[in-house]
Amino acid sequence: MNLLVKRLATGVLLPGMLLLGACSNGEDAAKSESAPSNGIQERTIKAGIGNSETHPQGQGMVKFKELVEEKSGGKMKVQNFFDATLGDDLKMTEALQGGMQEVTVPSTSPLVGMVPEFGIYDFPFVFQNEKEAHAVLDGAVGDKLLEKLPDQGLVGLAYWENGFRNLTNSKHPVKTADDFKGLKIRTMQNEVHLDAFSKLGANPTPMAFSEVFTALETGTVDGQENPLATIKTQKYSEVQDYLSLTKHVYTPFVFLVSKKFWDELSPEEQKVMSEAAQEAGKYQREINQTENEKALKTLEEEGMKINEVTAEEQEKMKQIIQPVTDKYAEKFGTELVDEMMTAVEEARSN
Ligand code: TK8
Repeated sequence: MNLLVKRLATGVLLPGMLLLGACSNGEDAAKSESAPSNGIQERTIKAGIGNSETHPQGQGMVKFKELVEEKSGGKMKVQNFFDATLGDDLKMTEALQGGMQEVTVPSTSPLVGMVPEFGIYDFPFVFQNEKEAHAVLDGAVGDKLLEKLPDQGLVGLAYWENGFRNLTNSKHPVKTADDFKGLKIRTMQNEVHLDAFSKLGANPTPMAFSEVFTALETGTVDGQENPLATIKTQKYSEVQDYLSLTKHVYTPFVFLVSKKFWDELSPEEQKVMSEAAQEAGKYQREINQTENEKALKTLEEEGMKINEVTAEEQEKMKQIIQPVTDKYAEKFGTELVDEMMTAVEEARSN
């Protein structure tokens, strides 16, 4: 609020404001097209995500809203919708394509129908830590995949972090590769995940995120996998006894803007969006680390039986899944996969 007043007091944004106040809608549109510089208009940005406001993804969106409003002198407003109230990742992304919604930050995994190459991030056990994942996402490989989005009616401004996924279930602790056998597991709508869990002998069912709690509660599935902050904020401990720290795959979030909307924006407005998405992303990645650590404690207090998975067992799981990874490397492009692995090795040796 204070910031807004300060910005207005500088008078920098005044011409645009007068222009808006003085014109009818039609004239407005005509002026905005010819407005050469400082073209920041009154805008409302409808943004939706699958997680709750208290989740790091939600906190990132709160930060994005603050930053957009601050950087635009209060002219661009963000309306945040949490908990998949605008629909699931896939549905919201489709709404962006159709120009019905401006922003969403989905996991990359359910977007493989639009950009198949996003599937390389779904290869299990590629990254050992967040630093390695960030090196790939923020480097040439990450950029290459973002560049595929405009053809799909989408603009990707940054990668945020969903994070390393861990398995919960209602049957037994999963400590070895064998323990996956026979478990009915909800997966994201993604073929790599589906095939990988099948290969481990589990019985995977792809499902939209908002349906997971009920599916666990009713026993439609025995388990699911997600980062710790999600397991906590979705209250899965109410319907799951076991949490196994499998860390089997890292999932990025991708910050998306509707291309229809993006193309209407002036360069100044695009800059506001782009900077806010990136700055909020940095913040989001930071709090994701601390929130995941806190979540582990909370889940323990809530009575979940938690077990580690040894590096040796992870390696066994990786070997079992390898044929799946090889098959999809062919499909998405071995060159691209090699580039990713080289970036991982570089990050690992640094
Ligand atoms: C939130 C999803 C979710 C993801 C999933 O919209 O579906 O399990 O991990 O957190 O992107």
